[in-house]
Amino acid sequence: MPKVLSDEQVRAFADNGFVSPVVAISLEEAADCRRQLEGYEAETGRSAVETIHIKGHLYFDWAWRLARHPRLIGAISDLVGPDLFIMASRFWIKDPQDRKFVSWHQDHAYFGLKPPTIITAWLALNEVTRHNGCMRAIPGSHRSGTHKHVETHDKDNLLSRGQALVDVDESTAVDLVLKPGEFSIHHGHLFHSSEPNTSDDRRIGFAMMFIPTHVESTIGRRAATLVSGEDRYGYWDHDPLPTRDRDPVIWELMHAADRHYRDNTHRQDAEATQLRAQIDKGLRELDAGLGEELDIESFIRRAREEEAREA
Ligand SMILES: O=C(O)CCC(=O)C(=O)O
Repeated sequence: MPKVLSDEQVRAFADNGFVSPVVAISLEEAADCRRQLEGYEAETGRSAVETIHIKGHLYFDWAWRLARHPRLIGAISDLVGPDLFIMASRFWIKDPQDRKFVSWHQDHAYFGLKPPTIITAWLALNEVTRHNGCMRAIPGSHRSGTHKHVETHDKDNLLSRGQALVDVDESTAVDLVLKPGEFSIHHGHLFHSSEPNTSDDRRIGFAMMFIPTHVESTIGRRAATLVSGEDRYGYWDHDPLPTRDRDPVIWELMHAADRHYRDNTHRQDAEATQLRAQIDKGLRELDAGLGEELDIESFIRRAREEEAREA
């Protein structure tokens, strides 16, 4: 796999938790992807955001090509090595003058992965600026692990549960502006968000989420698609590969994966860690309690022995 990122960009990713911008495809290719996406919406009368879930990279031919594009795979490999799954993807679309926003959050909070290595490549299908609600990020925020999120369920929040970090200091936030065909790469712990679209065009991004093959799922067995190198671990099932553009098998897969992801029994990682600590504490207390019970038994035995002596 050819090297895509410079040493400086690799260092910047380690320091800041993101790299941006990186070129993937030409302006014309990006415009063609947009045309095909909007062609799907026009032909079916369905919005891409509402109907293409999690495995959209397998549903459209052009998206499947993007998910394996040597510039994307090369850049992600430069950061985490060449054995890679694409686990999920998502269209992030804001319509003209759209109030929709994305609260400050960390991707990793709900992904259930161990170790928490998930890297997102967010590719712009049209020009993305502050004016139309580009992504914003807080450099270095990825270094403090997973934080607890509150679930606001705000209808204008594009996140499925309106999950939000609290008390975020935005003073150092930077805008990730992109030209069509460019992408940003961000770490799963990076604090990031985006504001409403105040322009007269849509803002269209396609985010692809990659994990190295050694990463395990902590919320049951799931499937992903190998896009580079080898899977030497077997921690993931392998998604079926598309046999054609808009494959109905992939349609079913996308909707089943979406139901699994929205299942409210999946806890946030920060919450799950707290819960595990409480369970461990409970088990320790129980052990101590059992210890006392043994003491009571020996107390009774001693009392009986004493009774027998006195009789
Ligand atoms: O597109 C946006 O505004 C937010 C994207 C995002 O949160 C992500 O890709 O993780």
